[in-house]
Amino acid sequence: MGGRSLEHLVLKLHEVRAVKFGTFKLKSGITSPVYFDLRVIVSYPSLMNEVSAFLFRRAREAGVTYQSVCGVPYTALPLATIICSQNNLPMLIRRKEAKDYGTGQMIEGAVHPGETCLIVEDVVTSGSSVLETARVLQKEGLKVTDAIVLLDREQGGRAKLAKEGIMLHPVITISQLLDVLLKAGRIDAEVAQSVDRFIQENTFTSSEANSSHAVKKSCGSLSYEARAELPDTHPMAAELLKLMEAKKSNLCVSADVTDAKELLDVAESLGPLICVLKTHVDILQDFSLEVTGRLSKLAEKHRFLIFEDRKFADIGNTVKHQYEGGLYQISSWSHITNAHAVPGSGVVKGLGAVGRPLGRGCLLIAEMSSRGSLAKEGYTQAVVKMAEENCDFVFGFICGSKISNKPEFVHMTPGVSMQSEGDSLGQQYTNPHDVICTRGSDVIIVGRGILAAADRVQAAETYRKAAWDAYTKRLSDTK
Ligand code: S5P
Repeated sequence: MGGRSLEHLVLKLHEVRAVKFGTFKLKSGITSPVYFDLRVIVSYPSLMNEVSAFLFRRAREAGVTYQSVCGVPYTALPLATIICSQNNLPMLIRRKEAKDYGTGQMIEGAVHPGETCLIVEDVVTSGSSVLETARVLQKEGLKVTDAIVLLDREQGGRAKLAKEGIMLHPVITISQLLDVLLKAGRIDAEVAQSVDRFIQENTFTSSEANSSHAVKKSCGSLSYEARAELPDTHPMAAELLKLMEAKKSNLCVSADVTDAKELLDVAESLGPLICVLKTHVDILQDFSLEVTGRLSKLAEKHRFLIFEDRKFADIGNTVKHQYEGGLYQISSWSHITNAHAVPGSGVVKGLGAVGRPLGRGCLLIAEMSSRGSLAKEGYTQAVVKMAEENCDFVFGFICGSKISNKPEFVHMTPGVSMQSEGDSLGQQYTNPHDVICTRGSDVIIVGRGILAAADRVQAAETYRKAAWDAYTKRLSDTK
């Protein structure tokens, strides 16, 4: 087996349908002419051995020195196992989720801080999953200098990893794969060209590749206005995106004040500069529906949307009552509300039963700005899925960075300050440029950064301009 050629490997991968050509709708909503599913190779033991041998050889050819090997979960796990078993190397296993009991450790195996661990991966696109595994290993004191991968899709992953000090060594690149399949008559020139074009059009640009939150070119280049016009954009998202463009504002002010008069003052004075006014009406000492009535008038006058940051998190039947009734009657005056996904989709269904007939919209909390937040990784992905499945009411996310490539979804990011890095209760801040340009979110949410300023109007203008400039830069960078 040892002497088998790369051509043989590529043809075999095609035979077992680890690589397929056709029309595939990706999770991101983008249509791709090629699809890789390397998971199937676990059913073909000789192919597993062949792939593992190629990977190991690649590391040797590159002269990499390492003391242990770690596969990126899940497909590369068995590959790492074979490599380690056949070459007598210690292996480490990265857990996808920390154990919810005991030590919460993320790595299984004997970790020796200071040693170098080689990462193994099946396919690299943007490089994010390799980087994620590298971060976990580095956190344990291990060094990560190199990663071996069966297939490099040549979409910017190599540059992104290089920037982070990790050399990527692919066994095959997508160009080589297309060449071999073309020569063998497995695909025709037209298919090869369409894959080529797709790869080029969906490459992570170098400035995006610098960031750990890479933004896909195809979506970052759409203006708010253009996204408002897409056929599947929720009416609430469309209204928001249009008014953002019209007012040149992607600033949401978080009016976290405890006095109704102050809330109305903030709405009156900052109204012209913002796209959304976010409230926590349950912190008002003098709440009344008269206050929200006046707030609604100001929202019309200055053309902003009201977002009651209620963070619903109960079963559908309960949130329905909480949204519609009680003291606050939120659904009667708040254009937007938000919910945690923890209870499952019933929370959205319950809220939607009240909000949809009123033309309201909901944001799902996919990530949080606070230190130690549990809303990450698999949870965040599940929230995106829940949003996609309930897009008749959910039109976006509260998140730290762009988490869905669907341009119909609006991403709103709290934890923004130009003065501070955080507070003593776990809040963590970043700046408007980072949020909009690097992380690809759409709207910054700013509370104390503006409310604590001596001149709130001037501070709001500074944030508005910084976030809007970051958006126009993002547009021009991705053109
Ligand atoms: O993850 C989150 C989600 C939200 S909605 N982190 C947050 O800080 N928020 C809200 O944004 C929070 O409830 C507060 O109203 C605002 C941030 O306020 P600041 O004063 O720290 O900017």
